[in-house]
Amino acid sequence: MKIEAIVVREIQLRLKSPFETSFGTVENRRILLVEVVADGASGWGEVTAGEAPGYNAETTDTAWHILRDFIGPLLAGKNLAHASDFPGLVADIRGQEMAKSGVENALWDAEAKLAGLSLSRLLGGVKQHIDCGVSLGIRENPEALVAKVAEELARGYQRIKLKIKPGKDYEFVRAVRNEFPRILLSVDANSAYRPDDTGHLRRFDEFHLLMMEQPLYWDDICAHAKLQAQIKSPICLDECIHNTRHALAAIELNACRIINIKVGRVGGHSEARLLQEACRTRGVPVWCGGMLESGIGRAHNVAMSTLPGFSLPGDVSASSRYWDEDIIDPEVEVSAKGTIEVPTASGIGYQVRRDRVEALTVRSQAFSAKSQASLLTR
Ligand code: OSB
Ligand code: MG
Repeated sequence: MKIEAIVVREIQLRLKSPFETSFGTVENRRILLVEVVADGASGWGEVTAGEAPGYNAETTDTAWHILRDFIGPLLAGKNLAHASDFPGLVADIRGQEMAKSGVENALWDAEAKLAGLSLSRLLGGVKQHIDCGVSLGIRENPEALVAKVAEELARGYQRIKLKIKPGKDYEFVRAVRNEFPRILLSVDANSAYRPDDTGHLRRFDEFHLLMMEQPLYWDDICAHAKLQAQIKSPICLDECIHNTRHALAAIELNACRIINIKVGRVGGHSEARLLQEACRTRGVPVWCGGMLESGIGRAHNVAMSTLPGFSLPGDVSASSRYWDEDIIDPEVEVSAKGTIEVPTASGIGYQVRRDRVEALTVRSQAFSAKSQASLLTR
């Protein structure tokens, strides 16, 4: 694939309602989209960094800097046999997984389109449907949370994940568990607790949680190993795992029993694929997490979720849960059984609504093979 052009743009999209986690509340998303033109085909990717560095170290603006000053100029005009060659090209750029992932995934979409294959097929996916759960933001009180859970269960979602933080945790989970004794239920703390909270976290054993996601420090695998030895809830690591080596360390240390794979957090489809395979061969279940993506990131999550290691329902849910109007056609829809049908059209399998993307764009920058330099387009 000859990389003719790379266009990076920022779009702004308002969530239907604010999403609260232990690290903050977001309502207006600032999303970077990457379009790569290779051999005449357009591939699309999404940078899943947040607006603030509360989940991980990257932000919309750090990703813009990395893409504009390093990755854009590096990639323009290059010839890649496969999208999977991209990680090697950017290996000297430390970290910045979400910025890299936006570009790598656009290359995967382009490669799949050029080959006339669905992205799922190209990645080695084996499922026609994926199982869906939802992630519910922190609510005002337990009653409001129970009502929201009832609504999502009625829509068919197979697993409910509750965001928790100190002071908005035990009572909230207890209320949901009392109302729904048998559902698959998990919690996600986004690193809000400390080793001193072990006694408190052990109280959640009574709820028979499917998992407790990232209770401790965002960057500390060892602390989770110590906690896992003292609680029954299976720990799932999210923030701590940036690549396959981290996953292998966590598994070896018994720091978790489940891993959340986010394509952006691990740097793109190539690493996500390696990671799910490493977990599968070691009997560690994985599932696909989300980052409040627009339809483009969502479509990439759908494709990744079809790989054989993804044995638990993920956080990949319907476009309409987050957006009044998505940027893809059709939107991502969830059946009454809580599944998403994997598209069979080539590439990500959803049409990018260019007119809508254009209208939502607040800045963009293009890098072309011809000039090798960046061209300011707005
Ligand atoms: O930890 O999984 C997380 C959203 C933003 C940042 C971190 C997380 C989340 C979610 C939402 O849980 C998942 C989704 O996109 O539906
Ligand atoms: Mg999480």
